[in-house]
Amino acid sequence: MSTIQPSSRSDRQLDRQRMLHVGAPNVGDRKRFNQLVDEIFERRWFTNNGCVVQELESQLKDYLGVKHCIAVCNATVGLQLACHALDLSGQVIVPSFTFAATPHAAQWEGLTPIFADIDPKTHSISPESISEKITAETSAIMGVHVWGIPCDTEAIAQIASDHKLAVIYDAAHAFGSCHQGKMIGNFGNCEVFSFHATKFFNTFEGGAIATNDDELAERLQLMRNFGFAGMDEVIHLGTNAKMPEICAAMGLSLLPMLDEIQSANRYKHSLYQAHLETVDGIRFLTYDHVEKTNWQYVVIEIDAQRRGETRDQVMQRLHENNVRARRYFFPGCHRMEPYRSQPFNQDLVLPHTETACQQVICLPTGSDIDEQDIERVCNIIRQY
Ligand code: T4K
Repeated sequence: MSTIQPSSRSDRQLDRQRMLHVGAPNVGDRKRFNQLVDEIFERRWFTNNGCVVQELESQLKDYLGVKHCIAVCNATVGLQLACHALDLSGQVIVPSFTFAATPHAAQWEGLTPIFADIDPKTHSISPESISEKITAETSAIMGVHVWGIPCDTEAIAQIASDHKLAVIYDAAHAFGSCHQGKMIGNFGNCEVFSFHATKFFNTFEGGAIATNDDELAERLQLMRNFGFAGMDEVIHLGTNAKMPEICAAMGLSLLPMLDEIQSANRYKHSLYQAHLETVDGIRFLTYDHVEKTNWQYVVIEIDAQRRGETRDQVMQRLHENNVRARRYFFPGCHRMEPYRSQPFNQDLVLPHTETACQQVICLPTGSDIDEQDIERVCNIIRQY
């Protein structure tokens, strides 16, 4: 028998010092999941574009209002497929303030990531900085909707059209978010979602590429399955980027619960905001209340001069009190290998990125966190 016991509500009441995490997974309808898994076993069809993956893709297409949605094994490989399918070459402009997967996907495809700065208010890539980075070698812009906050897609579309560049969005954080009434998934040449366990919508591991471009969708479909067009017919370079059936089952059992999770996230976000937005030296990152967002991230910035203590001191206090807050995306991708050692990155200064990397803390939220947990986290932050 397993020795791991799930914690019940009453255990939690007693254990107010329990560990709180950023990224605790959202869990769907477990009965529905188990039923889907039983069916998968009965069919003996575990992967290779099975009917559960096809059903998930169809439901995702409807949810996003997009023409094509191609399920993949994770967002990193999804970004690689997108770079390859768009036949990119030379340089791709990316933000440095992102998870390592964004530049890694481009680098893995033999491209050179060129790092741009961010808008200090939203933490997404700055169109002005993109314009400054364009050279004759640039083939694409890879924006990231950091924290689920949409990039300035209009300005980016204009720059791309002026310079004939492709646009890929890393939408890893932005499933369920909208921009000007349109779901994320409908912007750029394509958008890549992550369905990793820590994301708003998860399939354990997984991702999807959304696009309204028929030809691009066809190439992506071929490429995720070794380039197979029929049983013995390989017509394109491909790889193995398929999502297994069991992952799609997780997705199907979670999708109907997203509105509920979104409302709960929003409520928890508002509690954090009420506790923290008036604290001197703390900037509380807010979402646009008109647009739909997933409210999955609670982000604060510590201004060390005004606050009298650094972000890392606040982090240390949180960790000492069992709150595993995170300083995403420290130290910035341009300060990580293999990028840091590249000569053109050695003197690179991205002022708003540097500030965000020194100031940001991501706080625990999601279905595992309740009102008292939030109060506990905020009290620790305010203690100084
Ligand atoms: N682009 C962006 C902008 C991204 O943020 C990411 C991924 C990607 C692309 C690539 O997407 P994928 O290829 O993964 O689909 C985590 C995630 O592993 C990573 O997916 C995510 N971004 C990143 C922001 O966060 P770590 O290194 O922080 O993971 P880890 O293991 O420390 O987990 C984070 C927290 O989540 C922990 O405090 C514990 C909690 N957790 C984690 C897992 C896996 C759980 O409670 N349960 C779990 O099952 O990268």
